[in-house]
Amino acid sequence: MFSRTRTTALKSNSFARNLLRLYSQAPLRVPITLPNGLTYEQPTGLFINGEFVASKQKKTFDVINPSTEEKITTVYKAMEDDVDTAVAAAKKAFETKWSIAEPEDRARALFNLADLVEKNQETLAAIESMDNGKSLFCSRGDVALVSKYLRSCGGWADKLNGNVIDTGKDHFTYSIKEPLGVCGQIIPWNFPLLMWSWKIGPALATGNTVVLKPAETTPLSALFASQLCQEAGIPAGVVNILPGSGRVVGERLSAHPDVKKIAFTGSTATGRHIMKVAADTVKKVTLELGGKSPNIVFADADLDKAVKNIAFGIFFNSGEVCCAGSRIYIQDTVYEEVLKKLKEYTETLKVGDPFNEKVFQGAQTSDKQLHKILDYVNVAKSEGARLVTGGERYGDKGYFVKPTIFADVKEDMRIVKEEVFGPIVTVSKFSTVDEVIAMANDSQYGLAAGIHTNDINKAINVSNRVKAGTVWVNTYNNFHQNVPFGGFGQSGIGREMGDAALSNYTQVKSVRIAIDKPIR
Ligand code: TAP
Repeated sequence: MFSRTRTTALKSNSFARNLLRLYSQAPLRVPITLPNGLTYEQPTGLFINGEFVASKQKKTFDVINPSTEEKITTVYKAMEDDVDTAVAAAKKAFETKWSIAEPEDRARALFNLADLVEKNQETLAAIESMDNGKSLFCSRGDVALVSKYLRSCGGWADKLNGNVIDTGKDHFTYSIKEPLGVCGQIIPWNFPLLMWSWKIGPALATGNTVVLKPAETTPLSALFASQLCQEAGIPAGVVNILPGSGRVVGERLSAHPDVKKIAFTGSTATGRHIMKVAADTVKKVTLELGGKSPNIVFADADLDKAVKNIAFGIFFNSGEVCCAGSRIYIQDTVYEEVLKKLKEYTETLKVGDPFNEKVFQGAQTSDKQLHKILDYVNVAKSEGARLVTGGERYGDKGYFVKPTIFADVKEDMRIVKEEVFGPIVTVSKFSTVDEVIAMANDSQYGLAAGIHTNDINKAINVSNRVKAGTVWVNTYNNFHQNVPFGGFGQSGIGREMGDAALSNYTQVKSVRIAIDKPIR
């Protein structure tokens, strides 16, 4: 727009600097044609107090399509001063609108939001596939769960009853559940829209307001969906969305004195750090962190079904799943047979363009993640694990990795101990129930576990003994909006979904009224 000499001259005074800034300001909405031909308008500003606005310092960042490595658009980047503005808006909305709204009005707004997500499901799924790289098959599943979950939260909004507590005849005692206030919510890039719903759903149902930070890699679906909040009748300031970096926005939210709770999903290392930062202001903290989940196949299982489940357990969502069944344990008598079937089945899974309806596994979400995964392939090889299939990049454009199986691993190898967060699975052999339980539980994590058996006694016994927040029997990665999800050990604190999620967003107030004997 300006020549170089003209630009230099303009920089020489502050009026000109502001003018230059105005000219270089990115738009707040851009028309986007999705790879499947759908067109839509993408908001690119920060969503504060019901409006899309530029960040105060006018900083921006580019959003990349991981399947093509091309830029999709530019989004405004929030900084600390934007966090303060958003928190102030959320605090005002909490005090003047949402915490005092009739419960049935909160319910209706969440039902409306669920309906609007459904109405926009194809656009939302396509945005997610473009931004995250996951196959349309995966994105459509996410969006379906988003609307079901928001509707479920709407159902809770007017049923948050307290208790009447029997403390004898001289007192009338009851407890009620109150919202916390402004909740800071920090979400990762593997399920951007689903995590948006898991965070805002229970917070809004219970009367809180939120400032949510999507991952810098994948901000688009949360920005698009936030405009649906307004259409649904959720007042301005109740939901605020701040794209920006974890080290700036996430950090400020975690430390902010007016933020009463932090809900975080992401890596265990960042979760630990957030807990420390939040300690200074004694915030409630819930963490949904990493995992290295065991998936056990007993010889008595329906082996063909088990093979499909263990493959789905790891390769679903390109392996970028906190509860991925990334450690497979196969009973010795069927070890070679199941491994052979798993290899054959895995090699039928189509990898590539997420918009190709036949594709099961799309791209990894970022260049950083691609290289992390390929580094782990080298680690596994150098540790002596046997590569059964995959183990390399797929194509040379886009962040694709072939579904990868390493067999005959030893339990102390890094590839067995550390979360890779990609389509890589290890396979070990076991002979007895005690042995496999010891192997399954030998992990700092405890997010999920899978058991494949036709023996109900074995299924229940092993479920009882395995250390995990969720156990799937003859299925895997099988979520339901009413079923609590969360981790043991280093996999986190607190639960998402079901009634368990609501307690993360409420505090109990007890009221005790002394009853005097009436005189007459
Ligand atoms: P994280 O650092 O955990 O990122 C998750 C979220 O936390 C992002 O929104 C991130 O912001 C934010 N964040 C980063 N530093 C923060 C801080 N100091 N304070 C507050 N928020 C902060 O994960 P990552 O770096 O993207 O990925 C690293 C590894 O973590 C992956 O390879 C994978 O193994 C694991 N991971 C696990 C999960 C789950 S669900 N268990 C999810 C994602 C990643 P930015 O936008 O700046 O990144």
